[in-house]
Amino acid sequence: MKMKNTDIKNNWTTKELKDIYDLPFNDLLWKAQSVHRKYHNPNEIQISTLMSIKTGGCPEDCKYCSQSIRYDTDINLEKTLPLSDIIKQAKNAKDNGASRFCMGAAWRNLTQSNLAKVKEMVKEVKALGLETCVTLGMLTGTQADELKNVGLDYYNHNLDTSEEYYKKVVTTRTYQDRLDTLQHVRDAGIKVCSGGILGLGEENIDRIELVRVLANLDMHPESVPINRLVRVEGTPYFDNNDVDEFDFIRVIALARIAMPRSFVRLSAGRDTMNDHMQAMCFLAGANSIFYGEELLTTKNSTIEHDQKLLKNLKIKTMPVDDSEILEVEQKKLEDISIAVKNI
Ligand code: SAM
Ligand code: DTB
Ligand code: SF4
Repeated sequence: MKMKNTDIKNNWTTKELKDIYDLPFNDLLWKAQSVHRKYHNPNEIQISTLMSIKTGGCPEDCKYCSQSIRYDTDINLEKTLPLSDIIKQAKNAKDNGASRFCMGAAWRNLTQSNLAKVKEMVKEVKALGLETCVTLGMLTGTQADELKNVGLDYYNHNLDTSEEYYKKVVTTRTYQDRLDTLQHVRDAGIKVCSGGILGLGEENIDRIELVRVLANLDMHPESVPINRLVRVEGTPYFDNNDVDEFDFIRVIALARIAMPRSFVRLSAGRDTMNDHMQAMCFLAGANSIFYGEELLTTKNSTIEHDQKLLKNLKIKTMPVDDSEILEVEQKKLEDISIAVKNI
């Protein structure tokens, strides 16, 4: 008889998760590390590199974001970058050891002409043998299908916090809008990257609720970025208090336990965390980072610093899955055979 895997579930209650979150710190970390070792190599992390392909001027009012047009922040507005710039950066990311290249645009939603540009970007980056991820705001089902057809691997779209607290953070869209886009992405067969930010002034219960909603999706997101607010001057959250470090680590551990197979990414804000805190996040089950000097508009840890940290911890970086490269080769062959048929 086949045994049911009781670790992987999507009917978590708030109480179950709160009880785990409130465990003594050592018990929580032990539990998280035990789950982690069952599903992942504890000494290996996945690394992604991020690039902003269109910066600033976003009509949304996310109170944490440097790119909202509503706040007076000191960023350089940029139109959609040319394909050649993107290929150059993607090659560079690959040379530095990244296995995934994530392209972010400050859009509320995707227009058809932008979709055409992004499709070219995805094809070219994938052809370099990198996994592709994009984050472009809201998507329709048809747009998600089109992105899948050019081979997009991941779509990032964060829920950020609990549904209740979300209304205080963003007023120009709803939590349901976010969930709808995630559903379109899942239905199209693209892998889901969805997580949140800590430091928006939310309570611990909002963080637990965020994990509950993510873990109760029909399928767990393959990738779960946990960001610590980068306080950007000019945004309403510039003066927010820093998140307690132990609370942050607890959330990482909770995400690991609730979504055992997912990659939990220690995302924005790493450059304000010391090495000991980052090491504890890895112990709690984080197994992915953004690597490279910049995030979208803010600084990341330097490559030099990260290399030293990973060396000290004897953590290896994960190569691009060979199957991804095989997929690219197969797609090329399919394209050639279609072209031949059309002659
Ligand atoms: N416009 C798209 C969207 O909102 O989905 C994509 C880009 S947006 C910058 C992607 C995510 O980055 C946000 O959902 C948020 O979780 C995170 N983020 C944005 N600004 C941040 C900040 N100042 N500190 C930490 N995380 C941030
Ligand atoms: C995610 O969760 N974090 C990344 C990525 N997805 C797109 C973005 C972090 C942005 C940090 C602030 C900035 O650089 O503007
Ligand atoms: Fe726009 Fe995304 Fe920034 Fe919100 S988080 S203001 S949607 S770029």
